[in-house]
Amino acid sequence: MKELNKEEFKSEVEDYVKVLFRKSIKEADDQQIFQAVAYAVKDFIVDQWMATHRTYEEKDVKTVYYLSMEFLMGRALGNIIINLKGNQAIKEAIEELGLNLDVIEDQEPDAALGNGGLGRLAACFLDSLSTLGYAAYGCGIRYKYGMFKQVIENGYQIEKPDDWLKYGNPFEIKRPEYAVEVKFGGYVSIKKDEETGRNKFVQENYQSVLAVPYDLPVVGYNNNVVNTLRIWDAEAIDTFNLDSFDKGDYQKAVEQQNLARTICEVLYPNDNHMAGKELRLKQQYFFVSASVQRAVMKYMEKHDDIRKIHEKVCFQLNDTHPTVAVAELMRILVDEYNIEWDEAWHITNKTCAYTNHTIMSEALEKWPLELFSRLLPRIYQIIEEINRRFVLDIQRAYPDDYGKVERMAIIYDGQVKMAHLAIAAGFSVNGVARLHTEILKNQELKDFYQMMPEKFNNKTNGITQRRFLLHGNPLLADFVTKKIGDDWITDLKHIDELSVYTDDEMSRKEFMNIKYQNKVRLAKYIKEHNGIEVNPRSIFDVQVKRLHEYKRQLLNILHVMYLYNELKKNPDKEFYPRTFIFGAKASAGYHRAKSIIKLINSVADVVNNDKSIDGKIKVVFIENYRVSNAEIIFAAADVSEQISTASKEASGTGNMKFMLNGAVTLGTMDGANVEIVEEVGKENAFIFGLSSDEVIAYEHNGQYNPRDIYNTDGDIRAVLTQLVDGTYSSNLDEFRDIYNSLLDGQGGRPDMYFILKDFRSYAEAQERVSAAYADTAKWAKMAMLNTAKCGKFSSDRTIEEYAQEIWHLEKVKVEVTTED
Ligand code: NBG
Repeated sequence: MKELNKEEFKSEVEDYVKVLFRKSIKEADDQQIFQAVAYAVKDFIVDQWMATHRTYEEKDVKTVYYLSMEFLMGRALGNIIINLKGNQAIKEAIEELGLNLDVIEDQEPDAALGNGGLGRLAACFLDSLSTLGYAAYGCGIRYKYGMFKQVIENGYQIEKPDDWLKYGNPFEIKRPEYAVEVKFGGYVSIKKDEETGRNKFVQENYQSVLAVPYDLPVVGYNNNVVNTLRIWDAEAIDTFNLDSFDKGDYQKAVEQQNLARTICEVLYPNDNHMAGKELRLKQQYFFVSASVQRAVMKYMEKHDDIRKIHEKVCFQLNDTHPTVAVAELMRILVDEYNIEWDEAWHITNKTCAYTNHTIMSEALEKWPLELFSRLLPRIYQIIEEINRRFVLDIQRAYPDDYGKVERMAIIYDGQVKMAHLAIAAGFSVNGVARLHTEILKNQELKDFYQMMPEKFNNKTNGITQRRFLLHGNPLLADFVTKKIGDDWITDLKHIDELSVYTDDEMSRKEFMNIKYQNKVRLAKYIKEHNGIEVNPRSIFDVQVKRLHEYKRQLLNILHVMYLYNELKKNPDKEFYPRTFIFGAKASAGYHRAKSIIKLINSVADVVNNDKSIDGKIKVVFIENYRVSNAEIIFAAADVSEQISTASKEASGTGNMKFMLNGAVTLGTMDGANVEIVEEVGKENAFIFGLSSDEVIAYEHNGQYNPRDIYNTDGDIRAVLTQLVDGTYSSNLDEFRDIYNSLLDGQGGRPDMYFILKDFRSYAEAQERVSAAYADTAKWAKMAMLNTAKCGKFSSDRTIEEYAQEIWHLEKVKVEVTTED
């Protein structure tokens, strides 16, 4: 590993401030200093970046292309410094320049090119791929505006554009030499190929854009490996200057300019929900076509037989969003390389693999035929042919069961079903936690599992301990290293060695003192950002994640309302002070989610200002929850709220970040919670609620009626009534929709999220939390065991499984030579 030279680094920073801004360090503002430091860091890693790619080429290693609409990277600078093990040297250098690294890091906008878990998982995976030394590209879109900034005004969420590129991104490198053309619309005609004499399909009268890649470095931990996150931007193809300029072309040129302008404009802010917008499908094909075209070109630069591309290339489809990759690869093989259909299909099968991230029906992508065939006429033809053959396969396998075709066809009911295409075309289909994969196999994708069981496998999600402990929680990271050495940084299994210290009182005290320091840090953040005073001695009970009904922030806040009523009824009741902390963005068009945010803020207003409860309950809604403040929040949590309706949360990854930081899970047996409890022991978690089997059974038999609970449970009825009687809003209709959703549900189905059903069980689990926390030694041990037992949940473990079992990659060692 190359050493970082402090003096050199200092003079680089001074040079960059001068070259970029014509200023001295003293004159430059914080943002300019950040830029200069970032450039100096980039200078340092660029040799490793080049050496990495030189090594990949020399060794001719297989590469995984992780195709994803979302990469929720967060800030780069701090993470890169940590992975370079340059923390000490750079910190010192910066101090000697009279600057402060924390202030500098705070100038960087989050790269928020994603919504939630799915996008952050992609970012953790890239970190692990580099640290493990696997050849990989992340392929995505360079959205001009990332995830919106959330501002809370009068308790309501307001969305503000996230202009993250305003000052430029010092880490990116534009690579116009790798630009490719991507075509939309027009029609397909059949022409005779002069060379082969065969019929060829050509797309005509189309509009096209130029896809231009920007590369971002993904630095591995202390190993010289720098992989690439390649995000594509769209530029207009310069048709104004073509010779054939006439009136018609002028129109077309303007249209193409517009297409280029709009395609990468903004990230759709929907999490686990498909909006079905035409522009979204354009985005999908845009980045997929560009990525696949480039991967094929790159492969063919060094190889002569396209038929063997699967030996060197694997496309991993991050959910169904990039599934058109399958058809795009078929198009390239059949139309451009003249490969026969069957052979092209086999090559495609061996090159593509699909990860499913949800069973939520509203998230499943289905595109109307009309839209799809108009926008992507040749791709549509190819999918039609894939479907025709797939339906024949189904009929051959199940000659007497027409229901199979109805349930499994790729094109049916006027729609293209992207999940079906991904499963039919890929060699691997994986879920993201054991329970989720079982539900896929036995419920949602049962027919596919029966027909192709060999494709199905599980890859339980993970998170990178380097960002979420080493960077986010330096006090705890130092403590762990002091106790057990630093192997955990690249091999999290070692953290189990901490277990023996859970019986040592001194260690427990130290551990809890660190938690306290982190709570003070968060309390300060809350005071600065929310103006709310919170007591760092209270229990920090935290639910941070996207706002979605299935995640049940509503259950949490209804329980706060209930607790508040209890306290008002019995002011002298023994009660351990609690701070309920929420952070969540709601998709801009998701009205009920937005009213739940308003409800949380309204409850906060009432409860926080009621002197009679003596500050025993505080409610805080942290504005603009994102990767950078998440790091501070996880470090400070005592209780991790993972309370989704069982069966609905495919995995969750926040749950793992809390665990790593020594928070205890309060959750349902859903997603990866099941495996968390398995690792830490059920005595070290608080589990409640319906099981996934019970939820699924209710869904089938329709036997759940929330009104029975409303009619028989006075406390619940009181809380519900307060939603509409003015207790929390002078506008009695403000929360009417929430009230109705709890009692009557939607579309004739009672509350699909079983909130009232799980309420008592949740309240009872919360009582156990309070009792356990009051026993300081017991709690310290539980909390510490959570950190100690989270070894399984490193994304290094997850990526190792993908690499061995799906991608079949080999590990690479990179040396930086004088050549670089
Ligand atoms: C999300 C799931 C989470 C899971 C992440 C990462 C989508 C479609 N799915 O439970 O809801 O942790 O994916 O796998 O965003």
